[in-house]
Amino acid sequence: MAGRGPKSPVSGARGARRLGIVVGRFNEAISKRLLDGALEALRDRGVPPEAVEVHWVPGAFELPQAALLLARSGRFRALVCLGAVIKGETPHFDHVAREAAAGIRQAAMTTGVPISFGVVTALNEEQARERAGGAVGNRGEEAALAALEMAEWAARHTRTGPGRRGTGTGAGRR
Ligand code: INI
Repeated sequence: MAGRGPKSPVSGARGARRLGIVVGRFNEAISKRLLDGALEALRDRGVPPEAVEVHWVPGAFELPQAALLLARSGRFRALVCLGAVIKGETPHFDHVAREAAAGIRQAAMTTGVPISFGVVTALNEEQARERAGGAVGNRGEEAALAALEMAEWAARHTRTGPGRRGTGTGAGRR
């Protein structure tokens, strides 16, 4: 990973609930590289593969809804959203990128479940590849570590942990 702040202190071994990864299939080659980076980072931190659930959705625009539904299920201690939005000839790019970011944040704030943002936004495919395991690191890896760190932070600093129903910051369905 490129130098972007101190290494994450998390170990990943604790917690019975799962980590969920939601991946946008659009620009699939890039998304797969982000997913590989995320899975490898979690494995390196001691999260066993059976504790990780991967969900594919059509594109980055669908990430927020899938994340919200999974967060509300109460089965996840954190979620990671991955996707690749590459600028084309139309303003579609801007809409998709903006809605993905805002929607993911809203899903996290509404449910109390940490949801990290591992969506590459790039002007072209080369730039996207650089951020998906190339010269500029792997946004999937970074997002996985951010989700893990926030899950552990939330478990330490709230009574109930993220996404539990009833009390604390993580009231399940809203
Ligand atoms: N989805 C992406 O994940 N990346 C893109 O670059 C992209 N562009 O540019 O069109 C994209 N569009 C599809 C979008 O995410 C939805 O799947 C589609 O609009 C159906 O709702």
